[in-house]
Amino acid sequence: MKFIALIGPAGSGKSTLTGELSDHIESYGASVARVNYDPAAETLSYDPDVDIRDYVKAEDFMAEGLGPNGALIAAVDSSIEYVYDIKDRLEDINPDYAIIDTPGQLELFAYRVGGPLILDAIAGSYPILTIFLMDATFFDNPASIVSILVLASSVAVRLKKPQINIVSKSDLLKEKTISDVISRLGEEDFLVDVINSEELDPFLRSLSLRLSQALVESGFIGEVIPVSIRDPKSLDLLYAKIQQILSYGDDYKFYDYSEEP
Ligand SMILES: Nc1nc2c(ncn2[C@@H]2O[C@H](COP(=O)(O)OP(=O)(O)OP(=O)(O)O)[C@@H](O)[C@H]2O)c(=O)[nH]1
Ligand SMILES: [Mg+2]
Repeated sequence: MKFIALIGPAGSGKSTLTGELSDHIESYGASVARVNYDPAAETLSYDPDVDIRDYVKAEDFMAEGLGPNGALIAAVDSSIEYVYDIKDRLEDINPDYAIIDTPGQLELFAYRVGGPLILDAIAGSYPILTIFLMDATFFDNPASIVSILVLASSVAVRLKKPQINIVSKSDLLKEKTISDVISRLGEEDFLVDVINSEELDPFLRSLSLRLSQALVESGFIGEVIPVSIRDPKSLDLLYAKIQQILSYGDDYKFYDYSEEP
């Protein structure tokens, strides 16, 4: 069994991709378990094989007087006691892949103690990677490009898993944005040129330049894959990258097609 956790801001397409990527992988013959780990999910576009809502629901905590975010935190935290049950259920199913759909409020899952603990406990010694979804709408101006990449890197540091960064809903992007921006993000000086093209006050320009320089120089932005559920080829590319990372054990960094062995 190999684990794939989908992480991303609210509405970035995690649940939709959980279903579509699972179907896509199964069309190539591998088996997939779909895991819903969003205790606040009201409806899902896929039929989960394992569902955290069978154990805890955010709405139960709201009924006790908590607000929506407090209820989600309480639900995720209290789900820790069921993590080994969930793992046992997955081991009984014994799929090739288990895809974990995480809660919309990424900041509540990734930055509190519970989220990383849960991923570590469920995956145990099985290989795991995260896919970080950056909504296509972030790629329409320099400031939001830098901020979503910084968020992606911050999640990688927090969760400490190999991470594939994707631009989700890429069908919403113009071809030109894919060829002239997304595919060039990892190029040295590309982000510098993008930032310099925008009017910014000197402090914010300097901060943006330093942040993007760190992201590029550290190798964090290798390749960012545009993915659309409407484009099976993009799902193929994503699946290829998943297999590459999960098959080569600990030797991977951020997979770059140009480094194909
Ligand atoms: N155009 C387009 N829309 C998409 C794509 N993937 C998802 N969506 C839409 O984006 C919206 C949000 O998708 P979800 O899968 O619910 O996103 P999520 O990240 O699970 O949302 P939360 O769990 O609420 O954070 C839905 O209306 C989806 O139909 C895509 O590839 N292209
Ligand atoms: Mg969702």
